[in-house]
Amino acid sequence: MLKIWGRANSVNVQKVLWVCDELSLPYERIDAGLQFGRVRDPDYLDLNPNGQVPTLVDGTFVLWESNSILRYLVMQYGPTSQLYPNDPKLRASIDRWLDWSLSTLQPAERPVFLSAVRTPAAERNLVQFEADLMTVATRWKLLDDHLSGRFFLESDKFTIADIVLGAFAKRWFGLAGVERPSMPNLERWYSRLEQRAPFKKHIDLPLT
Ligand SMILES: N[C@@H](CCC(=O)N[C@@H](CS)C(=O)NCC(=O)O)C(=O)O
Repeated sequence: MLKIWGRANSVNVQKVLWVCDELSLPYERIDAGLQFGRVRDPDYLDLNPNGQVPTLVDGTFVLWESNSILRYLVMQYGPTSQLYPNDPKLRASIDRWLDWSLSTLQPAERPVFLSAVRTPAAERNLVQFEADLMTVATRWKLLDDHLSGRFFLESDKFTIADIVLGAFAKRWFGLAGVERPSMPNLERWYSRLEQRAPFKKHIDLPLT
């Protein structure tokens, strides 16, 4: 059985769990990271020298980097799945969103998430928070524009691009007490994702 190391409230672990459920893959998840520790233990560092989660163990095969894990799982266990189609242009377009999520979206949304969710209100730098919020809003606006006239991110079929950005979108729409500019295309797309059972199970949890 697949083993997935990582706490269930990590966005990068959540993406992996979502894909497993879309592919009906059984797995064992082992808590690690933050309050669960383990990630600095030598045996864990042997698996993942970054000391981060998630890490996938599939028999003797070990893989870290969440987006690489998603691609591997579909290629290995769901090769005909629409989640990551073979067509090179479509695949490259999906990969573009996976890269964008790590290179452009996450660096912008992380400070907002950390401040709003993991920093006591009295210790928040509100000026910085508002500036960070505006930056991340411009990132989501790019997606809102892209989604105009589209049902899902690529090919109008649900793919791993929707999984990756959908997991991050929860950290946008789930923020309490913040004013978000209206983004109707993004909101419609997000409400489609909310209807999926794996989203309800793994993503639609309180932000912690
Ligand atoms: N690029 C990596 C990032 C991994 C990452 O940042 N993981 C975070 C959780 S989302 C982590 O391990 N944080 C430390 C911890 O949980 O102890 C990936 O996508 O897998």
